[in-house]
Amino acid sequence: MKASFMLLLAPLVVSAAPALDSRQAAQSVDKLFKAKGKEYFGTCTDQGRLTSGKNAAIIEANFGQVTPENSMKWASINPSKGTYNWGQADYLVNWATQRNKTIRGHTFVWHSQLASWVNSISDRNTLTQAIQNHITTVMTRYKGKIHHYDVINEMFNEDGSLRSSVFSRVLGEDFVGIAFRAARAADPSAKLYINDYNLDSPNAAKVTRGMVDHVKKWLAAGIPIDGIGTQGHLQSGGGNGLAQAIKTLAASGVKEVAVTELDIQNSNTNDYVAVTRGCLEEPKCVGITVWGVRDPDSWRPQGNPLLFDSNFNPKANYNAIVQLLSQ
Ligand code: 9MR
Repeated sequence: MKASFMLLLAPLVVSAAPALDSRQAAQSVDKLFKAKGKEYFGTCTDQGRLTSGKNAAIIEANFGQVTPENSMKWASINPSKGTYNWGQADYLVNWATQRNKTIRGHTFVWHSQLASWVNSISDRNTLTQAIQNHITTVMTRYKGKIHHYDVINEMFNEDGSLRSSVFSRVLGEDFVGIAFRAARAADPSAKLYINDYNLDSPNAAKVTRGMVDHVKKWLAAGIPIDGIGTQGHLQSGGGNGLAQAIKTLAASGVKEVAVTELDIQNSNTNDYVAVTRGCLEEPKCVGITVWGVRDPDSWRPQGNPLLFDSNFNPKANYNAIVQLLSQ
């Protein structure tokens, strides 16, 4: 009697064990970060990744937020006037929504990966309408489903001046208000960000004269900017600088800041710990997104910059974050 009871129970016990072979890491950095009061720990991905290897299982179990790595860029989603390719972006939004993951929309006004029909516009009204229509169309489709948006991406030079692009050449600084106001009107519940890279040291001109001075001015003018995103494409040793810069960015007066595209080439674990601690210690920092799951899938795989190795195993970087967040 006892033996047959045990036999019945055995398969149940086996199936209840955590599926470590698919989720790979025993602990979710997202769950631990939320337990510390943050909104999410996420990663970028897209349909191709979500349907290959162990990416979906790892993201589902260990991350709480996704950013489309490429599928929502202007050239991908709206390649010619009036034509929208929704397939890949829809896939990501549905995948994330069904699994209760928050989503960061990426990105609207960006000089790179920009559709050529927009790049060749030369008059104010046409470009203003193109920006407004594009933002309104995408945000209306995903209304209530996408929580954060990188409304403008990479608009500053290293010296803090405005980058030359079709947007700045045709509209001067006005494209900032045009884009953010269109975004606020399209989905008032979405958090609207200005996002950039090399915001990795508190004294960098791009941080002080660039992001902070401009955002202060635009907030004073009533432009609805909610947050600043610092991408965080770092080299080994860069973790502390970014952690300090988070405070400077937060002091600009925005409601929130986020680390939006973190990867650290040749990282030792201290760098990932420093960035995570930097976000923990800044009350306005809502979350961290790493720019990919597995080293070989990074946009710059040299120096193995991510949290999982080529076999989808969690690396020392991942375990160091778990350890910090478990204290
Ligand atoms: O990781 C992205 C890569 O797959 C693309 O080829 C590239 C060009 O669109 O963009 C990469 O992501 C970039 C992000 O969208 C904006 N900040 C810099 C990122 C790395 O280049």
